Amino acid sequence: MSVPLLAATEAPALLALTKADILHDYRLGWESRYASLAGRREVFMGKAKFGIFGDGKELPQLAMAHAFRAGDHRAGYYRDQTFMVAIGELTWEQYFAQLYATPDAEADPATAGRCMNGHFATRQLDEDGKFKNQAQAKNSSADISPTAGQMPRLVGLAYASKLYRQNPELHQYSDFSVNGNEVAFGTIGNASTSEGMFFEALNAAGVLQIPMLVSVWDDHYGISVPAEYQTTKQNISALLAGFQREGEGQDGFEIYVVRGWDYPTLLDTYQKAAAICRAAHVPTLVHVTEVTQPQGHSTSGSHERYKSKERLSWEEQHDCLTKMREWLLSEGIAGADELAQIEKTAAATIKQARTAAWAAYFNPIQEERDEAVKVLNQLVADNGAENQLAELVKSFQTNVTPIRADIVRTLRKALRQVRGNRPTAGRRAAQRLLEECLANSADHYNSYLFSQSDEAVGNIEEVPAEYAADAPLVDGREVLQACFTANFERDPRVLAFGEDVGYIGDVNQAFAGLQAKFGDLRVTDTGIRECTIIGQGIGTALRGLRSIAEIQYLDYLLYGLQPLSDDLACLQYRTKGGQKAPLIVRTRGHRLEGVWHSGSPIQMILGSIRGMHLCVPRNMTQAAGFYNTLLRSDEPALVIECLNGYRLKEKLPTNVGEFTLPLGRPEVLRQGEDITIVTYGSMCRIVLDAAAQLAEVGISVEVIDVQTLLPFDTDQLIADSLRKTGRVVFADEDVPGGATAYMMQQVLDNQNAYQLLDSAPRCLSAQAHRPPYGSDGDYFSKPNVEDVFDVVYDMMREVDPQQFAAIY
Ligand SMILES: Cc1ncc(C[n+]2csc(CCOP(=O)(O)OP(=O)(O)O)c2C)c(N)n1
Ligand SMILES: [Mg+2]
Repeated sequence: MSVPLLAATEAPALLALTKADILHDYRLGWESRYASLAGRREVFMGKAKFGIFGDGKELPQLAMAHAFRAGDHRAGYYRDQTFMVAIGELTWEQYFAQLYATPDAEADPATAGRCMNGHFATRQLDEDGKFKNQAQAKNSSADISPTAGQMPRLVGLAYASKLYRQNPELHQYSDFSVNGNEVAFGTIGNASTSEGMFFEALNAAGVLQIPMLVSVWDDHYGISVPAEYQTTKQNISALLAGFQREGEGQDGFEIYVVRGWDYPTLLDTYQKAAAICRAAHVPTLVHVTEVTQPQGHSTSGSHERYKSKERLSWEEQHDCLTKMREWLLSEGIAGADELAQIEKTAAATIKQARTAAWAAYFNPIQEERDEAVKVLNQLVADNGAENQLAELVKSFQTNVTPIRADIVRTLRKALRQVRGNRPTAGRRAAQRLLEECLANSADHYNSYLFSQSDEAVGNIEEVPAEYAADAPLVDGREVLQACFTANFERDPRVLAFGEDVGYIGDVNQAFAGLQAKFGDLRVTDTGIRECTIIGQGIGTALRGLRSIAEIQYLDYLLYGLQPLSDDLACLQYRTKGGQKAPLIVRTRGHRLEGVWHSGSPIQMILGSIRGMHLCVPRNMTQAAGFYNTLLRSDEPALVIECLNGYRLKEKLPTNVGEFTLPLGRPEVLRQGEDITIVTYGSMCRIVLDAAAQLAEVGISVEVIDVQTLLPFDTDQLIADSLRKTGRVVFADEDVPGGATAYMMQQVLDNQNAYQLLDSAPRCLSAQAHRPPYGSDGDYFSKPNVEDVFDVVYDMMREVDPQQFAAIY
């Protein structure tokens, strides 16, 4: 075993626990252990598909729970069942409901059966999708599976307390914070500290000086791979010793090391760590060593394969519950009989919870199955017993533990069998039941990708832009500057942060002067750390703030894409409407030059952020309209501004901070008769130039700016255009088969537009490689005016070779 380099600071016993409190912990510890043991058995019996449990990590979590107060937040991982039960935000029945994938938010409030077991979350929204009071609640943000993925969000959760404390304008939001007196508790496994985002998050927290308390559950392994392969010197706290602050009032961390089986020291350590963190906003690390994992990593295999006999026997001796029992006996707190009785009661509690959860999971399915059997037998009676249908129904009836898919599959196959037969009561009943099952499953499995509240983007009132007769022509960046200023004045919860956003007001000056006006807590520079900039946004948005997180250039979004994709985009979905984080991510792209400055990986984004909106405004006025909409809505979005548009002149609306632009509505930029070009962003200018040149040779082009790619043309306006022109080109700067293919799918498939076409649809995209640096690199890599001209001309020449003679 590694010897800790830093001893836990001598901590006074800040927590006076009674015997009953201590034995309550002991009972909870054993309940948790029995839940882990039972959970593994359920998987092996086939009642659940996969299991990962918190055995061996019970004691540190009980100690952490004693330090966790109303108003605090958690961002953790799959081992934290003991903690969640100890703070009263999980019952064992709910725990098993999740293991069985019960698709019901009553049964599994964390994920409504959508996540594997061990994904914890509290329901933070009411029935209408509005935030509930967080200051009086014990809050857990919704877990995700990617190791260390909780860390970026944790930074944001802790950062919110700093803002709520230090910005007096935010003191009115007492539902979210009481003077920033909250701690954001993070938990992470030892091996996951190898991830880059762990180090990035720690550094960010040290720079920001925020109340973030990170616990590392160190069981020496990450699945089968031991610490030798994971951590320099095999000791994360020793490694991070440089983060230790020099003394009170100095920047840095407080670092504690404590053994995972040492109950009294764990209690003291957490009391002390949380107190400093809460009072002085000092980020804190608690390295919990000598932790065990009695059942091995998960149900996917046994740890005997990779742990030595010596290690296994050491783990047995250092099992935290065994050690707690020894301590209780040696301290004379309880006798052996009393403890044995507690363990027995704990086992019974778990058995009961498991049985009740299984019944709650299976009874509704059983009812649906019985109903299906009834209807299917009626169908057999209607259609004769000697056929494939009867065989199908017979085999369905022998399945005594069906899942919902079995029911629906059988109904669909049965209806297939009787197609063309006379309509009977049985057939109608089967049809009705199928429809009912499909409607239920849509709610169970497909709902809440987006907000369903009255603040969803589709419900934001549309306010047109207004212009004075003598509206000034200003630089595009000034339109944004005016828009942001108005929104910062309107709503004190609005804030913006990112690289170079604060002092200089972003690299293109849309925030110029705003820091001086609104203070550096609202317009803020960050380090170069895209991943935790996004996390900072997610955590603050979860806590009621209206954050604009800036990624300096679109190409660098990749660094922040993981939290966007795995955390933010699926937040509403994976909690079935239990949590939301209406973060706006602002970036700039399109028409850039250079291998890492090309600004066009749109398909990468489309494929990974479903659950967010994607706005691709062609100019800064459109961008302002989107910001105005989004800052009034409760949904997350990514806005890509055109890098080449900040210095172009635009008319300044009189209501620049008020007008809103609906998402999902394309705009026809130029009317035409012969062909429709569908595009977005900086390509709009290029396509309009080409359209003007095509007009000179007698080709009339309709140009449509889709404006948002997610959602895409919700009213199917593009099909209207194709009804007129019968021809379409999809054009953008992405790779071939990128977002042009996406737009084509949306139009041909969703809008059923193939039958409106008289010519084959075409896609015009950039080259497959990234554009080289320089104007020639751009010209020969991204679609230019001549390319657009030639594609359109070629299509028209195919229609009428006489009128449109060959050019080349
Ligand atoms: C990004 C990512 N890579 C790999 C995995 C697969 N995986 C799940 S848990 C795990 C080991 C984590 O070990 P540790 O952090 O020490 O936590 P422990 O399970 O030991 O408590 C791995 C590799 C994952 N979930 N996410
Ligand atoms: Mg581990």
